[in-house]
Amino acid sequence: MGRLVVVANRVADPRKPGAGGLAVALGEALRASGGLWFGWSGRTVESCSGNRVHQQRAGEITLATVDLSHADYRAYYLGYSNSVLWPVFHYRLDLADFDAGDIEGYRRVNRLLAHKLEPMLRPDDVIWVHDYHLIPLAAELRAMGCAQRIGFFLHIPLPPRTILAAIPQHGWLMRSLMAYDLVGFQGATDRDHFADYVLREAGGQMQGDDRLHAWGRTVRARAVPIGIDVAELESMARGEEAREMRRAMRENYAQRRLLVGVDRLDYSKGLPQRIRAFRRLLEQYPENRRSATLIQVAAPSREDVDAYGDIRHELETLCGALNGDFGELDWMPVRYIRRTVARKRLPGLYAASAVGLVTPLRDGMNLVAKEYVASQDPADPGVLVLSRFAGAAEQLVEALLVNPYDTAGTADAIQQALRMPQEERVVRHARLMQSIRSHDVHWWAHEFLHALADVDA
Ligand code: ADQ
Repeated sequence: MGRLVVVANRVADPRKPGAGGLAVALGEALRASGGLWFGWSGRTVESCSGNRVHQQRAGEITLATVDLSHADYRAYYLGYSNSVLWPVFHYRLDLADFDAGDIEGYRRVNRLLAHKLEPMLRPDDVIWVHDYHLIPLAAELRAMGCAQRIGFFLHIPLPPRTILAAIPQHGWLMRSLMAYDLVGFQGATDRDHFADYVLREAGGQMQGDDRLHAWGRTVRARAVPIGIDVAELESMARGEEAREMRRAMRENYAQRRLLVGVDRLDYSKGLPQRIRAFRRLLEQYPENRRSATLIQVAAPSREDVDAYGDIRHELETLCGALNGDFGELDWMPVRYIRRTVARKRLPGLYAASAVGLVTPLRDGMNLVAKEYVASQDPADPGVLVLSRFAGAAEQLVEALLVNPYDTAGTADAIQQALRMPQEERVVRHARLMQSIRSHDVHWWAHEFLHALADVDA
C-alpha cells in the first residue's frame, strides 16, 4: 500500500499524552507509511487570505493544518456541520437550524481543504477522510482530477432516508458520498440506511454484498465498528493516576454504591433522561436512598451553538431539583461536574463504580461504554447499562440494554445492575471483554484500510 493520508476536521499529534485512542490507532497506521495527517488547525483568524498550510513533523508523520476565517468557522463548523448535520444525523429534526447561508460555507471550506491538500498528494497515496464535516471532500478532489483511492468513515449515525430527506441538500450530500471508493459506518443499521437511501431515493442498484451503484458510480459500503485501544486502557488502569483515583473514590464513598456517567455535554447523550431515570430509581426502590450516588461528568462542548446552552440549563435544573428533593445532610444523590476528567484518571473512576450509565438517545458508537467495561476488575466487575440506540449496542449485547426514553424501564435496569450477583457480573463482563478485545481500535483501522486496499482501482 502507498502512503496513508488521513484527513479529519482536527489534527492531533499521536505522540502527545492524552491524544486518545483514535489518534493512537491512526498514528500507528500513519507511521508505518510515513503518512500525512491533514485538517483544520482549530484556530480561527480575522481573515485568511492565502490560507497558508502549516506543516510540522511528528516523528515519521507530517501534520499539515490550515486556519479558518471567523466567517468560515461559523458557517462550516458551527453552522452546517453542527447545526444541521449533527442534529439530523442524530434523528433530531427539532434541533436542526436549516440556515440556507451555511451550506455555502460548508462547500467553501471543503473546496478550500481539497485545494490545499491536492498539491501535497502523490499518485499512489491512499486517502482516508473522517466524519460529517468532510462529506464532499472526495468529490472536490475528484473534480481536480485525483484518481487515488479515497475512503470515508462516518463516526456518527446515518438516519433513515425519511429523516435525511429533511435536509434541503440531501441529494447532493448522498451523491457526494459516491465519490469515495469505500464508505465505512459504525454499524449495520447505519449501513442499511445508506443502502436504502441509494436504492429507493436515488434509484440505484445493489451489486454483490456491499457494492452500491447510483449516479454512474459504484461505492462499497461496510459496517466497520470503531473500538478502543484496550492495551492503552489497561496500562492506564495500572498507572498511578488511575489507582489513586479509584482509591480516593472508594474511600470518600465507602458507605455508598457509585454509578458513573462520563459524556460530552451534548443533547445526543440522553443526560436529562438519565437523571429522570435515576430519580425514578430512588422513588421506586427507596432502599437506594442514602446509598446510590451518581457521579455525572459532562465535558463542555460546542458552547457557541444555542442548543448546547439549552441542554446545560435543563441538566443543571434536573440535578439541582433531585438533590434538593432527595438529598440529606450526609448524602447527595447526584454529583454533577461540568468538566473534562484527565484521561489517565478515567479508568480509576470507572473501576470505582458499581454501574456505568451510557444512555444516549442516539450515538454512532460510544467509546465510553467500551472504556467502562475494559476498566473493570474481571473478578468483581461493575455492570454496564447501555442504550439500545448507541452503536455499541450492536456488539455489547451482554450489557443491560435499555430504551432511554422509557424512564421506568431504565430505572428497573439500574436496579437490576445494582443487585446483580457477582457470578452473573463476571460472566457478562468476560463476554463483553471478548468482543471489545477482538474488535479494538487497531482491528478497526486495519479492517478499514484492508478493505480500501481491496477496492478495484
Ligand atoms: P463522541 O460523541 O465524542 O465521539 P464518545 O465515543 O463517547 O463520543 O467519546 C469520545 C471520548 O471522549 C472517549 O474516549 C471519552 O473517554 C472521552 N470523554 C467524553 N467525556 C469526557 C469527560 N467528561 N472527561 C474526559 N473524557 C471524556 C464521536 C461519536 C461517537 C463515536 C466516536 C468515535 O459521537 O459515537 O464513538 O466519535 O468514533
